[in-house]
Amino acid sequence: MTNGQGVIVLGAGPAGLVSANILNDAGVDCVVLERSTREHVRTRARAGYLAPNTVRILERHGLAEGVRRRGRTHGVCEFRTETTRFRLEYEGLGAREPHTVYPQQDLVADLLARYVERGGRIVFGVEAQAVLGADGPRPEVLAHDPDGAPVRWSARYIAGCDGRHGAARRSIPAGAVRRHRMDHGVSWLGLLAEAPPSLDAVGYAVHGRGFAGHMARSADVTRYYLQCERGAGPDAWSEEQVWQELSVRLGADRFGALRRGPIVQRAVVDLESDVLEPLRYGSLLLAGDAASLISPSAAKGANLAVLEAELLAEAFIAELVHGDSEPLERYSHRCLERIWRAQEFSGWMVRLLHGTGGFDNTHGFDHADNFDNALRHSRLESLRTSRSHQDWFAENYVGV
Ligand code: RFL
Repeated sequence: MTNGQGVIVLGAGPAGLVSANILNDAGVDCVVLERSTREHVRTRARAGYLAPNTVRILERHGLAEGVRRRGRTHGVCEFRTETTRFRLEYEGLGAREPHTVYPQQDLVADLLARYVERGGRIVFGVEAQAVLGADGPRPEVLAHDPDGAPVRWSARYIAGCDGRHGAARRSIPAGAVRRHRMDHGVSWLGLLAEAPPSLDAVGYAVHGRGFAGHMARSADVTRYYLQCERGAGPDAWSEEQVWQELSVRLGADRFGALRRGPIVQRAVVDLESDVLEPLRYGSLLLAGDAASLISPSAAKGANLAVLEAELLAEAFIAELVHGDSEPLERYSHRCLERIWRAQEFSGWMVRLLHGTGGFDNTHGFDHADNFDNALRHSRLESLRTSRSHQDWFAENYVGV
């Protein structure tokens, strides 16, 4: 229930909360419905690398105070193989801009605090079941309130920012939008360690035992990734085996020991991508992971979510405050251009970082396909030696 003229935002992730802040500041009647608790939303660790354009969007709308105060700029990545390593100082290449490292849960906590401070309405513990009547002017959200009782909320528009498994996607009738889907055939065990970073760069290890990644989150928390067997559970490796495997793949004996600490979060991520087209079904519009899922290989998901959220909120404001429907009509097209570019780069990263052929947790790759392996090493060599290749990488790596 907004006054029926405004916007219901489904989901309090980066997409939903950026949209809701911008709408609320413009005086648009808006309410956020979030299925989880406030505490869960504020503490869910996921992304951490914000693109310069993301920071500019947050700044434009007065949402960047925490990022500016506590975020750290970062502009180096290091590629490792079984025999060698090289560093790319991408901050000085391509668009000549760095990332800002700022944990996604801190960004979400900032966005939430500011929204509530400014009188924004949000209801936690409300799980949307379906969006009804989106093909007409009075869409409704059918939901369960925290006590499990059914409730209905209505508005002029629904912003579907409730992620890949949310109600927004499910509510679009089969055939009304196209879903382009790609399974990259690779799985990562995502780990969060209460340990200081082990290198002063984002680390990407390309190894016969599989990919390993290192990404700083803060002075005492580091995210690691280990390529794992499809279908393996998050606890398939003991903590000791995890550190052992990370050390082997990252070449700790040659390039420096890893700084260990307790593993506080484990999740298996299947590297998949999909794009819905268009990002609109009548009065239901999609943003963030609900619009497009992207493999985490190039750290684009949260950045796309913020970019789409700004475009969507501004399009709603144009329509609801100024009577101009054109930005809403162009919304899908404008987002899709950026989404496909990010998908292309993320897919390129997947192919750069992983071998082909059978893979299992015990042996790594069976190295059946030597041709593809050689191509991968040639690609890395080109990145190490060619300035124009490095510029292309930097431009795509920090851009969306
Ligand atoms: P979110 O963050 O998933 O938020 C959706 C919100 O909707 C709620 N919800 C519902 N609410 C009401 N009714 C329902 N039926 C609902 N269903 C769901 C959920 O509780 C939640 O609060 O989506 P959003 O806002 O689109 O943001 C997307 C980003 O979170 C995501 O793309 C990134 O985290 C992806 N990602 C990364 N992106 C980057 O840009 N840089 C990174 O370094 C990066 N690292 C990552 C990542 C994702 C990861 N996982 C867990 C998939 C690392 C990992 C491990």
